[in-house]
Amino acid sequence: MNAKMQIFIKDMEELLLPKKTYVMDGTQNEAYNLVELAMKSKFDGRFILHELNQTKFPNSYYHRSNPNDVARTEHLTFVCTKSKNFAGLNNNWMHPNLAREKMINLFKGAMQGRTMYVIPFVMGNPDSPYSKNGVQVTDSLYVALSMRIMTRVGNVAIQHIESSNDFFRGIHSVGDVNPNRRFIMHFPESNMVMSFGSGYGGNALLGKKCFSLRIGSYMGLKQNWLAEHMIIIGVQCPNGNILYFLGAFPSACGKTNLALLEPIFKDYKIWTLGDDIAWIHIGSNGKLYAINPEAGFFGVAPGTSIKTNPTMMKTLTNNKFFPTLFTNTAINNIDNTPWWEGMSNIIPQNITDWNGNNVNSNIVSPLAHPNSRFTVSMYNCPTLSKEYNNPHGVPISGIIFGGRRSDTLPLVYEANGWSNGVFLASILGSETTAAASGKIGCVRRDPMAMLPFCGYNMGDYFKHWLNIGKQLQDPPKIFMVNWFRKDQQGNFMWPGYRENFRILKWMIDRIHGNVSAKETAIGLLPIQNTIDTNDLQIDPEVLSKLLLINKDEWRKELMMIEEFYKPFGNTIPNELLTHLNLLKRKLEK
Ligand code: SAT
Ligand code: MN
Repeated sequence: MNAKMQIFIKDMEELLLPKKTYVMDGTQNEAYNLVELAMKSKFDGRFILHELNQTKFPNSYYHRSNPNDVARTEHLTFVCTKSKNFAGLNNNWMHPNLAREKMINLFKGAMQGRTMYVIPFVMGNPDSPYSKNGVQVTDSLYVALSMRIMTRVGNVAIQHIESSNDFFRGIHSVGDVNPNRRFIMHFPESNMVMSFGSGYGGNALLGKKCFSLRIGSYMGLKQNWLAEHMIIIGVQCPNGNILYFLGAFPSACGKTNLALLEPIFKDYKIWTLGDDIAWIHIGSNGKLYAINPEAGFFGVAPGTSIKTNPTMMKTLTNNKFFPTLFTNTAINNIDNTPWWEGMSNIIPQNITDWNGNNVNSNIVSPLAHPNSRFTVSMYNCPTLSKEYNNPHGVPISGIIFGGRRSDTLPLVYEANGWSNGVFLASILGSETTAAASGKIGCVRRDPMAMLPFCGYNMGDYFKHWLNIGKQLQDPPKIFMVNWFRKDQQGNFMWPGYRENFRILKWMIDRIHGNVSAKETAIGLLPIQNTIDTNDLQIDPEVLSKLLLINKDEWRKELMMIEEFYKPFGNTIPNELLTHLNLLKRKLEK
């Protein structure tokens, strides 16, 4: 083992005082042993894992969290750079010295009587020039098992660390799962994260949002690349050609469903490369290339069904990779399978809710937590792209940005080039979801779906996006979508899920120059008959409303945008202010 890694482990043992240290090797045997152990061991008064029906859901296990620990806690998440301005208003900030001291106090002796799991991991294919190493220590067996699914863990990482002599350090303890003693502290300047008091995905699987996005975006700024909250998909056209897309959506807005979409048209196919994070580099030919640093899906369960996402249902019942985890769903006691709202129309007759209560007679919805999740390997996915492990990534033809909005944003529109696309993505607003703790359903600006994940000042981030564009030979087209517009009665106007492919098809037609579009104040909108509605039961009037720009709504939107931009002051690039003024003038007309 690499000397630096040995020192890190020793330092952690001295700080955390675990009963035992276990370095993960990533073997299959290890997975079986750890799952066995998790079924026998209790934490926080509950067994860590329960076995599920192995015939219907092979290799699947169930985990129930502390009810206070079921989502990301943005107000307890900090970026600790020396300069407060560098972290920007989009981040909570604490001076690194103070943050370190605070965390060391929490961590002192925190693993007494517990095992410290040491997780060496690689983000991305180890053969890729873009992959990066990390070592996380944790006292949570659930976190250790989840990291095994989400990243490449064990000997492969130890070797990679040995050859590069460099790695990210992740220090994690669930402590006593007390929200008053919970912090997720990022130290981009020393490539380290300290996370205490939560076992929830985005707070605890440090390779994910913490490293791959917050620290990753910082690295991207310094090294001329982008770390983004994006899916990567390949859309295969009837002639066999595959076009690769990136798609950014806030958490719990359907990224996983889009990444595994089964097209509504038979002659097309979607290949999956990633459902959450993309690392994007400029190739020597001046095109954008993307890799997925992750190895698994950590997806929202509610809403997933044979009808809405058949590929995910196949992934979850595939037995290739061991194990698959379900967290905070309900349990159908009749056959010991996970259940969630949207899986079937009928609620099973004998069911345990996500809190562990048997609720046969007194059903209080929702039975599965709205942010209940599955954790499953990419290798279980029947549509996994052959290019998934391509060390150079895949060339990108289109970038999609989306939000969740009941009003204002049309179903789809296209930017007038890269810089206008960066502007439109920078002003995106979205209604908050159950993926983060706090109020649900209020509109907040979420530029590029990165507001909670950008590890530095958002103004500088926009500048970085513009700079990347200037270096591209053939920039991808940029599209905005909103699947979530509602009518006056509060019903969704667009059927969503698999029908969203109709919009992807329009984008492909635009990329190929097959259809023209309408110039409007906010960008290029589809001419209604260029969206393929074959076999879709939608009232043409509803479709035309979905493609409508309501100037009053947009004028209100402008006020919110200006309010969002204002505190960032002169860090907002002039180029974006020019686009903003232009939009204002167009809307005044
Ligand atoms: O941040 S998580 O990985 O827990 C999920 C999300 O909110 O996108
Ligand atoms: Mn996400």
